[in-house]
Order: sequence, then C-alpha cells, then structure tokens
Amino acid sequence: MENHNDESINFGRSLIVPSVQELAKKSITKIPPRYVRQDHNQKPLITSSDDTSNLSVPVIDLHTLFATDSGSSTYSSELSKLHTAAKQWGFFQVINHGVSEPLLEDFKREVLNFFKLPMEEKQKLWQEEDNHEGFGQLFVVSEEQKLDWCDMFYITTLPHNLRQFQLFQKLPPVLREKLEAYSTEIKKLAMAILGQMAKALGIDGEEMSELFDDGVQSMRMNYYPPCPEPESALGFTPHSDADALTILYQLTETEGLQVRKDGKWVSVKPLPNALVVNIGDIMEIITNGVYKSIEHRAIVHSNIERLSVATFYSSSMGTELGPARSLVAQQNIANFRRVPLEEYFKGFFARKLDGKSFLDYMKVEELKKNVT
Ligand SMILES: O=C(O)CCC(=O)C(=O)O
Repeated sequence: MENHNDESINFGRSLIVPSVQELAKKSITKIPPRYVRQDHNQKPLITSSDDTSNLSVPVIDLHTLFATDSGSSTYSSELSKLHTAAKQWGFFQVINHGVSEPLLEDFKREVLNFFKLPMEEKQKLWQEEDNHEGFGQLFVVSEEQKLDWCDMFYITTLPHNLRQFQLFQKLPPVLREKLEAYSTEIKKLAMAILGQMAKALGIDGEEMSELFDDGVQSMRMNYYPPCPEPESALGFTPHSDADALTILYQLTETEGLQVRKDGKWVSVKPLPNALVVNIGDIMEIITNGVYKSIEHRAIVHSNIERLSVATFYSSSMGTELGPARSLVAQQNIANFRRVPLEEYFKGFFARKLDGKSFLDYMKVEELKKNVT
C-alpha cells in the first residue's frame, strides 16, 4: 500500500491467511489441520482439572484514584491495590473508568457491524503482503505455522502522523467516527492509569510524561467465530503484549480471555461496563521488572462467537526503550538493555508469537549469555 503520509511507519508484515469467519460459515465438523493445535489422543488444551473458578483478576475502582484526595486512606488503599495487581497479576479490570457508556455502546455496535460486512468489502481492507495493518492475522511467518481461530483487524491509530492514511479512508464512516472518539478516550485513560502507576512506583512524573505524552496507539479488533472443535483450537496463541499498557474491551458476554496465573489459566469474566487492563512488555522493561507482563490466550466455543477490541499504548516513537532512569537510580541495577523503540517493535513483529520469549531477549542476563 502506498502512503499519502511519508512519516507513517510500517512495523512489519505477516503472511496472508484465509478468513476464519468465512471458513466457519461452511458447515464443517472438523477444522483444517492448520488450526489443530494438538492431536486428539493428547491431553486437551482446555482441561477442567485445572479448576481456577475461585480465582479472579482484581477489580480497581478508578473513581477512587482519579477523584479522591491523594492524602486520604481510601486513595492509598486503592493505589496499593493497583500496585499489587500490576505486580502479582499483570492484569486487572477497571470500573468507573470515565469512558462513557453511550460511546462504548456505539463503538461496540460499529465493530460488530464491521465484522458482518460482506467478504468483497472486507477484501478491500485486507492486509497487503508488505504491511500487517488491516484484516488478517498477525505474526504469521511460515506456511507450516499453526493459525489462530480468529479474524482480526489491526490499525495504528496514534499519533496521527503514523497512520496508514489510505486504510483509514476506507473504513465505514460511522466506525471511523466512533473509533476516533474511542481512541481519544482510551488514550486519556491509559495516560491516567500510567500516571497512577508512576506514583505507586516512585517514577519521576516528568520522565513518565516524556515517555508517553505522544505515545503510539494501535488497535486490534478480534472476531472469534464458533468452532466445531473448540478443544483442539485456540482463538489466540499464548502471548504477552509488546506495548506498555493494553486496554481490552470485551464486546460480548462470552468468556474466552484467560490469564496465566501460577501456571494455571484463569478466565477473565466480562463485567458490565468494565475494561480489562494489562501490563505489556514495555512496562515490564520501564519498571525494571517490578510490574509483570503476563501471558494470556483466548479460547473458543462450539456454538457462540466472541468479539473483543484491544487498544495498545506504547511510549513515543523517538524514545529509547529501557528501565526508567529514576527507578534505576533507586534500585542501582538495570535488568533490561536499552534500544530505540522502533527497533524493538520491528524485532517483535518479525517473530512468531511465543509466550514471553521476546522480553527474554531484552533481558540483560540474556544478552550476557549470548555474548559469552
Ligand atoms: O480477545 C481477547 O480477549 C484477547 C485479545 C488479546 O490478547 C489481544 O488482542 O492482544
């Protein structure tokens, strides 16, 4: 795709794959081998023996953090809850987050309609060979690689100069309008949460602003069709996110997102009007490992679809990625190396998704191992 905007950035490519939504429309009873993660004689991917139903990710009331006197005990206790959630879970749900219900409803409706577009229309928005933005899948690097039971649409939304202008132009106008509004609100929310985290961690507020004020935001809309063999497929391979903070909107009431906690998969139950927040690899790096980006995955179901939108927020393009200097000064050690953000992203998208392996590559001890 040619860009009108010379500055827009191509972070990577992914092999073009067929639409799973179209495949699921055919009345198939078996899924093609490329989606089968395990043969049927093995232990199923999803086991009922790992009963984690008593575990759930923490819920943080943001109104308490945003609107209560920061000297009060109510504030301190909610901030400490946020800090503990980011350290121990890497995931939490937020309520009273300030993104209005009508906007959430409008955006949801437009995303649901977007995935209902006829294939001829979607084709115009499909990924191109040299750029992974658009409909398709990400991180597909070989014809042998297993695929997710999912169609997604990926787009860079902020800052404006990084947008693929032509892709934006082709979006249905109402979706585009709602996406603009949602993107603005979610950036505000991400900045506000990052500000609270900086307080909890003792990171210098100015350093945090320099890193994030003009941050990179992208969105990934996920559609998981019903799957005839849900126990053999995955909607989303286990992975951690490359960004700093992800804000996930679960559009449907169907459960599917699972977080790895102490070796077990814990389901993140959609709560009305809540958003799911998770720590990404960049935040683990900036916090020098204090906050953890946790592996997560999505499972699929035989008779029901599921939709979600993940909005990824990362530091600004010109910044160098590495542990916050104000934190390293306190801790006297840097656990991750420093690289320009662009180099980091290009490295991430050039690989097959594989748990937290890319973060390991950024670790100083890993670097030492490779050098010796
Ligand atoms: O659909 C979900 O709940 C998971 C989505 C996700 O992990 C992602 O888009 O990065």
